[in-house]
Amino acid sequence: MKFWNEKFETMSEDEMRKHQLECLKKTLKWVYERVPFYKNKFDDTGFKPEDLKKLEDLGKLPFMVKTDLRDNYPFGLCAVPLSQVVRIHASSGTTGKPITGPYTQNDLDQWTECMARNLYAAGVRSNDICQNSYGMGLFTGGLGFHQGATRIGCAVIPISSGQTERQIVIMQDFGTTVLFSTPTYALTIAERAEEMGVKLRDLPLRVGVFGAEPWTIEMRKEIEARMGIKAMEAYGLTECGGPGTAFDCVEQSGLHLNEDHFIAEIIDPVTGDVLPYGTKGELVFTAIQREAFPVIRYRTRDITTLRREKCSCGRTLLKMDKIYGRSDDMLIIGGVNVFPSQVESILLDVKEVEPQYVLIVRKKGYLDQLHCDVEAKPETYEAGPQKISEIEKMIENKIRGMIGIGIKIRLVPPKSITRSEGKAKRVIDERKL
Ligand code: DLL
Repeated sequence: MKFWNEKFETMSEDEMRKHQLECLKKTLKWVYERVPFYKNKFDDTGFKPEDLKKLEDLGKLPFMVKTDLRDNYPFGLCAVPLSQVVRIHASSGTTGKPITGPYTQNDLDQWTECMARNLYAAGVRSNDICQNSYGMGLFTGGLGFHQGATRIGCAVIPISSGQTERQIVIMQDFGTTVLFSTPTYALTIAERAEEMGVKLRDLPLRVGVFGAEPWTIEMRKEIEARMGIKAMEAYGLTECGGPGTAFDCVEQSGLHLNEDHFIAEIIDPVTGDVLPYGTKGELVFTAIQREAFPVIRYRTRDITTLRREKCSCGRTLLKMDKIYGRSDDMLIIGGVNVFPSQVESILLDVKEVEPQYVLIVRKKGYLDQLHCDVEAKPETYEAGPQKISEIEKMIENKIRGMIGIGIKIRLVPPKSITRSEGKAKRVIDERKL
């Protein structure tokens, strides 16, 4: 068979719109009756779920943003009793508290369906041996890919990320044919394999499905050349259940959106105006087949363009360009989302330093590295190198413990960080994307 779900992947636009309207009506009623946050928001704009007559009426509803999720942490937006929740994932929020993603059993099935389409379109089949090198745990990458590949009937190796040499040994011994990982980790594996004298091109590995961070077409070509594989893509976010929201096909000319599950809009990130297809802007999603946590007009902060065009693969699903970047300051370091504000709130708790800092993102080999220059208080600086180094280590450990990323802290002399006269420039991204 050519598609995982031919009916929905090749549906006519008219039929799709009909399907979306039906699901949207149900979802709006569902959240209005179950979640006070939505009821209040809808009431504030004088909107009742039964006012939705056509898809365009969705534009009358206000947007949801990340802080709405933080303000309702952990389960304030959950539309079912916790007794019906069977899984909870999470990802970084803008400050200390993460974004929580609860799922019912139906939500897990919905997600698995989206992931199976993604992997099938990438060429993954039941006889494949899939090495899943996405982080297993709260991050949606690990279990999302695991479920999708299991649904197709592949043999899945849930190795998780890290221990690169072991990854390569397993790849050789088990005859891995498909790799799931972030694009940067794929390149790290390639680099390590070269150092070990292992020729990945001679192994059975033939496909990789990569995502969770922006990557360029050049990077894709580099991965394809070094691993001797076809590098395919997965896009998604915790707020929409995880990976599988959009995926590319053999044409590799943009990603197909699972629009029977998610209604996508593009808006001007400054004015909030809805923009026509073909225009670059911020992606907004409404989940129309989820139970526990269906977001309504959620601003992803991801910048892309939507296109209604025929794809030679035969899919009619709305297409979106590769993500160009973000409209906020979120950094993705080796697949982990980090906001400067998270680092800042930790620094504010350290009495030996000033809350004056600059984050610097660099690439070492193919790995992202986060450095942070922080101003020492005068008395800290005068206490000498031993004390300075202790404090640097202490902050590094705090950040590792609270955000889950490695960071290199350097205390710099008092008043040495340029004070801004407008928006503070807190991040210097030296990576070329
Ligand atoms: O990164 C889900 C995922 C896992 C997608 C594995 C693909 C593969 P979050 O941790 O919530 O979820 O981060 C979501 O990551 O809003 C984008 O900014 C970025 N992102 C995800 N996939 C891509 C991609 C997962 N293919 C945020 N290209 C999103 C560019 C991506 N950015």
